[in-house]
Amino acid sequence: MNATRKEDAVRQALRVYFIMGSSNVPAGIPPELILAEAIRGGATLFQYREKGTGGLRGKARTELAWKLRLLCRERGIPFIVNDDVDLALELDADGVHVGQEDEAASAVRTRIGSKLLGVSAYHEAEAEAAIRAGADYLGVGPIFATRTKEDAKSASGVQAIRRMRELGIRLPIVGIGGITAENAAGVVRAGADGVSVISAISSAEYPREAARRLATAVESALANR
Ligand code: 3NM
Repeated sequence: MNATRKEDAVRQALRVYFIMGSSNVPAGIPPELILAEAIRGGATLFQYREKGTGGLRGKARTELAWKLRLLCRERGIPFIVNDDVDLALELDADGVHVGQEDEAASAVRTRIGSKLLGVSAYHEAEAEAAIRAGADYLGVGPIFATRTKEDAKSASGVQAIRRMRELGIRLPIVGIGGITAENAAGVVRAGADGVSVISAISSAEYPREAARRLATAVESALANR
């Protein structure tokens, strides 16, 4: 795929970017059910993120990762692994997402070749370093307050994205942190290509409906930008 087509495909895939690990789902509900519903509702990409104190390890982790990976392949959306290049390669994932505390983005780029590379960036210096390291997209946040990430920084507001765009950063951006169907439009208006959520879908009573509402909010904000 040439560079422009890849970038367009990334922008499309970032619209409703759903993240989940086993600790993000209500007790007794299989994560694969939630993912299937999210995709039906309009999730455009999935990231497997098995973090936190109660996260799965070893065989249980790999088994769940395989289930979710295969579901994404079957339904035709990209599957990204958070912060574990070995697992991503084992599953032939579509990409890897790393934060600032994870393996260096440039080292990940070397290991994954042309797979998608996403990098978290809180401010423009981190964004510029990620671009130099070969990132395909930036995850910018937390935009709003979140209780899902244990060590989240303070919320930046949508200005963090607006400022990156004003400084000329053109790489695809997805906003993250405390995003809901109610506040998603503002994130897109500030310059994001889409929104990334955990709890707005994984903790929703009806994940399909939750994903649909996010998709509608993002699409109408993009159409009016
Ligand atoms: N990363 P929710 S905030 C995984 O700021 C993650 O980089 C963040 O969960 C960052 O949609 C966050 O439930 C948690 O707020 C997002």
